[in-house]
Amino acid sequence: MTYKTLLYEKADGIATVTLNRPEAYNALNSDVYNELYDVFEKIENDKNVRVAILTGSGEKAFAAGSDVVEMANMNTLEIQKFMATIRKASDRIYTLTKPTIAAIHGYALGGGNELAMCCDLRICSERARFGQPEINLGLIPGAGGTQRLSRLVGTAKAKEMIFLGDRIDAAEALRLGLVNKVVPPENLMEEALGWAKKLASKSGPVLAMAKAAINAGVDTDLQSGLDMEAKCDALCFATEDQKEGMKAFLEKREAVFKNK
Ligand code: CO8
Repeated sequence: MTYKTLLYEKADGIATVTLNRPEAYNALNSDVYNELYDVFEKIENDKNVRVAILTGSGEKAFAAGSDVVEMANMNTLEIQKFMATIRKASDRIYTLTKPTIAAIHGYALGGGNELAMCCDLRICSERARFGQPEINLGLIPGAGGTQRLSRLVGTAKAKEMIFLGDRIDAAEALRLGLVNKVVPPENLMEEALGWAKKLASKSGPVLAMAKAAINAGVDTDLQSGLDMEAKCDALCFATEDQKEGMKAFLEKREAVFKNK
């Protein structure tokens, strides 16, 4: 697929996907969501990719939301179809077996914040602004915000953000646990790449087990989550990387993982 709305780069095991509609603050229309599904499917199936970074072009916005211009005149059937397109892309990113990092410049609003929340880790610029302003448009978040935001920051803060529709700054996003790290704007991509390189040096199959156990645990009771953790940890012992990790420890040297 040739992308109209995304840029895709791959180097040293790190894929970088850039939302590329800077003139519309990277607003997320059907083309963007369809292309996101396609590119993350490609990333999932590319054994040379170990980690993915998702970012937005320009410094104004990661994404200022789903595309209001496209949505404004949709009828109920069309909005249902649009929401299915969003869901397909969001699920593809969330369930990727490789770690994902959202690198956030500027605004992450509405569908933009919801897209960032599909990633495992979020690093943002000091100038980033977050919010779920849908209430001001006469709707509620429909790209996972009512579910993912409350899981990340708790129901009280999620209700505050969704009911009031106000924006929060990067420091507040960090305090709430919505983002992992805040950095000066000029360091954003360098920091994201630094984390991506570190992740790429770990064992991919073992990272996939950690992600599967954590994601499953978010949606289940403690005992089922602990069962999942036990299964995932036992599976780590089927990898060559677990053998290498423990052997390297006993030999007092750094482990060299083969991603197997
Ligand atoms: N959709 C479409 N275009 C947008 C969007 C958007 N979400 N955000 C910004 N743009 C466009 C503007 O229309 C403008 O284009 P143009 O120059 O052609 O007029 C350009 O980007 C720049 O925007 P502004 O001139 O407004 O720039 P400012 O710096 O003055 O303001 C803001 C920046 C604060 C980001 C402002 O643009 C804004 O408030 N944007 C909308 C934010 C918003 O409400 N987002 C939520 C959208 S709804 C959503 O995401 C729901 C997801 C679930 C969908 C499921 C369906 C039920």
